[in-house]
Parts: sequence; C-alpha cells; structure tokens
Amino acid sequence: MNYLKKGLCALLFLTAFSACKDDDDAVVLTITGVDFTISVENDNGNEIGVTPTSTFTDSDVTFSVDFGDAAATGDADVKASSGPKVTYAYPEASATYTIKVTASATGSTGSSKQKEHTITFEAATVLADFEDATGLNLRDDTNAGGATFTIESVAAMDGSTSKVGVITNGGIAYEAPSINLTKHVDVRTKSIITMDFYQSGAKDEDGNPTGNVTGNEESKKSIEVQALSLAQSGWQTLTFDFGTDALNSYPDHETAEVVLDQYQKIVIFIGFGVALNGTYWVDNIAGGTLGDAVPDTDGDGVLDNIDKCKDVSGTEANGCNPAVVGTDPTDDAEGSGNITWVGDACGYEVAANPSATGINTSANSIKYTDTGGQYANIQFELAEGETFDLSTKNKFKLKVFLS
Ligand SMILES: [Ca+2]
Ligand SMILES: [Ca+2]
Ligand SMILES: [Ca+2]
Repeated sequence: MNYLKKGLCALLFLTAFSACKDDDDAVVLTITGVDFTISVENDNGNEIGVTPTSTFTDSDVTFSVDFGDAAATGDADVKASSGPKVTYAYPEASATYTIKVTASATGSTGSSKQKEHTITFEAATVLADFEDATGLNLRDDTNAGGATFTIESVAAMDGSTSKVGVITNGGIAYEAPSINLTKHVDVRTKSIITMDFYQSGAKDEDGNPTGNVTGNEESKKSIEVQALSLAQSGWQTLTFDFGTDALNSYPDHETAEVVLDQYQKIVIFIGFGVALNGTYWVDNIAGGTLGDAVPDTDGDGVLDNIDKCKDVSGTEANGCNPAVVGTDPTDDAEGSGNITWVGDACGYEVAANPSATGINTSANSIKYTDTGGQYANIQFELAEGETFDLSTKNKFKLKVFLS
C-alpha cells in the first residue's frame, strides 16, 4: 500500500512538485502565468494603465500593482486590483520606471512579474492661460442676458498670482461665454482638454461645467463634453475627454455619429441647461493641438469665429456694417434700403429675382437658404440706443417667393 502511494507520488511529481514533499503536507500551488499589459491613458503620456492577468484558475487571484515611482508618497504608487485596469499618473517628465505586478491567492504561493516602461512626456498645448488676452478673443454672452467673461489676477491653483478668466453668470439656462483663438482647436489626434476651475461654494448637482467646441462652419457639427465639479470649493482640474465622451451638440445630439475635427470656438457653459448664478474662475485650458488658422471668409479683417456677419465685409469691429439708423426699416434688395441683414444659421445673399412678374417685377431679391438650423433666421438690429416703437406703426410686410 505504501509502495503504491509512493508510486503515485512519483507520477504527480511531473506536474506538482510541491505536492510531493511529504505525503501528509497540504497541496500548495504556485500562481502561474502572471502578466500585464501597459496602456497610455492621457495625451501627455504620463498617465499609465496596467491590466494584470494570470492563467491560474484554482482560486481567485488578486493583484498588487507597484508603479515603481520613487517620488511617490508612501504607497501612493501601489494600486490593488482584482483584475480590472488600474491607472497611475507619473510626474510630468520623461523617465523610465519598473512596474511590478504581484499576484496572490488564498492557499497559494504568490508570483510576480515586472517590466520597464518609459514615459515620454509631452506637455499639453496651452490653449488659454489668460496671461495675455491678445489672441484669446473672449466673447461674453450678454446680448442674450448671459455671462460676462473678463480677466483678473488672483491666487491660481498652484498658489502663485496668475491671470485667470472670470465668468459671471447672469442667470439663464445656457450661458455661453467663449474663447476664439486665431487657430482651430484640433482634437483629432489629441482629444483631452483640461481646465482649472474654481467655485466658491456648493452648487446643486446640475452645476457642472460643460466644455463645448464648435465649428462655426456649416459643414461641422459642434461637439460637447460635460464634466462634474467634484470639489465644492477651491481650485480643481476638470478633464473633458472628447475622444471617449463627446456628444454632438444640439440639435444633432443623437442623430449623427460624433466626428472629431478642427473647431473654431471653445464655449464654456457653467451649469448646462440650468440657471446657475454666480462667479466662477477658469485657468490653464490645455490639450488637443492647434490646427489651421481660422479664416476670414469675407476679408474684412475679422476672423470668422468672431465675425457676426461672416459673409458680409463690414466696417464695424464685429465684422458687420453699421446698424440701421432710426428710420423706418426698408430694403428693396436693389441697394436703396437701410437694413443690414445678419444671417443666423442660414444662407443669405442678394440674388436675381427668380420670377420678375406679377406682384414683384424688380430685378433683385434676398435669397434665403435654410441650411438646417432649427431656428435659422435672418435679422437686423437698430443703431445703438434706438428701439422699435410699435405704438403707432406695428406692421412688417414682405413679399415671399417659394420655389
Ligand atoms: Ca493663468
Ligand atoms: Ca470676416
Ligand atoms: Ca464680416
């Protein structure tokens, strides 16, 4: 009997050495096949993900991932995982680290594996640090009763005195202050934009900044990402990952695939769809890359992203011509009217009358082309300080031709 037992042990020797040390020892298996994959998690190259694996199936394995950062405080660079990816942000510099994954399981001998990983750090493209207002072309939203957008010096996130953007919401649902760089913001290859954000107290759960980059070109759909402000006060860095989280902006939200592209405008909504009065500070907006120069389609010296009449060569700072002076507004499309039209999400041009018979035999007309905007319109404003007085004259009329 004893002989038979030893014979069996010799047979097992090939596969489980530890089971053969003594006839009466418990079987202790060593965890097999420990390995891990390394992924780069941010556009700067310094945030790394590790996904540990093993081929051991005798019991549940857990992992300890030591990212090997000598500069870390205590075990801040050691993360536990039951299998899913864990991430760690190394210092913002190029360096090589040894990453070690140790596997353990109840009743089994642990096992580990290590690999070298070289961080190639690339600093993010600074889009707006507010130190120099030139080229930022900040635009408020006060025309619509919304936010102001100014610059002031305060104690920034790192404690130094820094110029930062100051957004003061006026109390409407979609306040859209914007930054209009002279080059496109390109999120095709690097698609993460971060922003330092300061709020002075708790807000309701809808008080989330939304970063929106817009095309301002009919061929491009605007896209947006919403980020939660987790700290209730003080500076924090918000991350807008357009590569994984972007949605098309209204009205294309769910009707079209998101296509990352180059954009002319960065719009910052603080409280999206909710009125969120208050003052907020933003700084160090960085990420993506800078793309093509923003064009000046009508050649009036005002770039398309800040030209309120981007197809009309205007003489005013906003790219338009002077507004109508307080006379009765008229326009016969023959050059003798006094209205400066502004197209909003539609095509507008003076074109030959398509049917110069019947009620309208004049040579020209205003050709309005709806390009798909739900509230597309053409509009005009009166001169500064003028108002429409509808108390005695209160009818507008126009001739319309449909083809
Ligand atoms: Ca700054
Ligand atoms: Ca222009
Ligand atoms: Ca213009």
